[in-house]
Amino acid sequence: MRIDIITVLPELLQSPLNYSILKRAQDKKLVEIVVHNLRDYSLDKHRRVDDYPFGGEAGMVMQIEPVDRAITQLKSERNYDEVIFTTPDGERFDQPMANRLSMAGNLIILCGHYKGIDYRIREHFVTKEVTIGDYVLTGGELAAAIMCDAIVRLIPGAIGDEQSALSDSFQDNLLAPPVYTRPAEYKGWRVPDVLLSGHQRKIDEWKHEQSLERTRRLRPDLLE
Ligand code: 6GU
Repeated sequence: MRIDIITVLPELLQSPLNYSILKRAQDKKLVEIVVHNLRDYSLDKHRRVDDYPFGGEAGMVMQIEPVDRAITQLKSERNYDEVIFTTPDGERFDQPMANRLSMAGNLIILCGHYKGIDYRIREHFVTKEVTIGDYVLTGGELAAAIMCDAIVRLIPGAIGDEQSALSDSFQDNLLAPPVYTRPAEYKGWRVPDVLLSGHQRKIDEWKHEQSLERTRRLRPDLLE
């Protein structure tokens, strides 16, 4: 799998993509993540990639030409399953979407910026518009980093213990149960006895009950 990210702020994406599981997955060649500076595709002598909007509102709009050049170049090199555009008015990114995208081939993520992007880009190049939640970010870079993190850790082999991705919160629409480690007692606060019992069936039952109870209490919407 290869993920190409097109952005006006490539620096912002360097560190989030190069630590921990994302770093290891790239070192193991499970995924290749390539960040492109949109300005490299500008033909303007000042490397401009934005301009004033027709119709005279405030704010700048990302131009179609550099985006066309970047996407056309990438598509000439390999096939892509989706051209994703990060935007607050997109479809909500969630665990099922992360699962689907982790099984995709190659992805382009175009980070939105400025007031918006020439709508023709959305009509003619973008195949999927995605938001990470109902709040407004300065740009799509942090959203792209979050999506990459959620997608890449689901690629088989990215996480050492494969069970641990399967038991994540949300993976089966339930929140994860509490976990504990040594010491079994700290300042009089004890780890639940069942976890120390060695009785695996009882432990699994307890975990499932805890998941259900926490989901009912904290996220009843997941059970609907
Ligand atoms: Cl994908 N972009 C921006 N600019 N703001 C957001 C977002 C994306 N998702 C939530 N807020």
